[in-house]
Amino acid sequence: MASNIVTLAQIPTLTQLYRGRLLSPSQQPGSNSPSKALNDILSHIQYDITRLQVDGIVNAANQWLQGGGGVDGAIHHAAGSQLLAECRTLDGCNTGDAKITNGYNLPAAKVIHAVGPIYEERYHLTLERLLRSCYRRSLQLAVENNLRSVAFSAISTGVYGYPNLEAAQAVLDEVGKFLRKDDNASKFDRIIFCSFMPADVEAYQRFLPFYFPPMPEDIGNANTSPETKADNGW
Ligand code: AR6
Repeated sequence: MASNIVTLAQIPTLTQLYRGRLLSPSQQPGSNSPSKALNDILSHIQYDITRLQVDGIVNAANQWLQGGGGVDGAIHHAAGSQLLAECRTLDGCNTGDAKITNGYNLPAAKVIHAVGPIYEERYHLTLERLLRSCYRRSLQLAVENNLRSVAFSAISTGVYGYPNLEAAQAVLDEVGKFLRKDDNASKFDRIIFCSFMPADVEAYQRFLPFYFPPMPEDIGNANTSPETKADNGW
């Protein structure tokens, strides 16, 4: 396997990012109280999602599920032609919904293909519901298929034009709601927000601390965890 494949152990959690001073508390008071359980399973990295060795990666697909550009193209390219063959058996996918396939040549075992909305400002509320639905449906599929580690691409924020800051806020709120419900957090070892563009990195760095604030002890001492800084050069 190629050496630039990243395993779960190499991807820092929010707890580790806070301890290593790689993520700063939000200046805006948030409505959520800090949760160690959530900060221990959530991660944010900037990386090529096709190089992640996790149980499942979430593709930003289109309704035809026939491949395309952006992350969809990268995933199909890395997975090989068997992925397209399996996608062709799925009869497409509605916007806001998701379907699952094998990962073939990818380091990830499964691919969840979610179809995000094409952004138009005048339909913002409807489109936000559809974007939230992509993440909820993907998490439901992950639970149904026993995927304990899942990485999300930033659905709709590329070709489909969804504004990065708005997308990150809707996504983090929706994923937080899902994980706080029905003991869902215990069904995952890790949920990774995988950014690619600098605009998404900034959006997630800004809003992760608002939706998932640090535990007080994780920001209390500047020397808490020097090994986190050394290990993770994100
Ligand atoms: N790893 C992680 N993220 C990536 C990668 C990668 N290798 N490559 C791009 N991204 P987009 P959409 C990020 O355009 O907006 C396709 O043609 C990218 O920076 O891939 O949902 C489909 O077939 C951006 O933040 O998806 C559809 O027709 C994010 O992935 C259409 O584009 C999503 O950008 C879907 O558009």
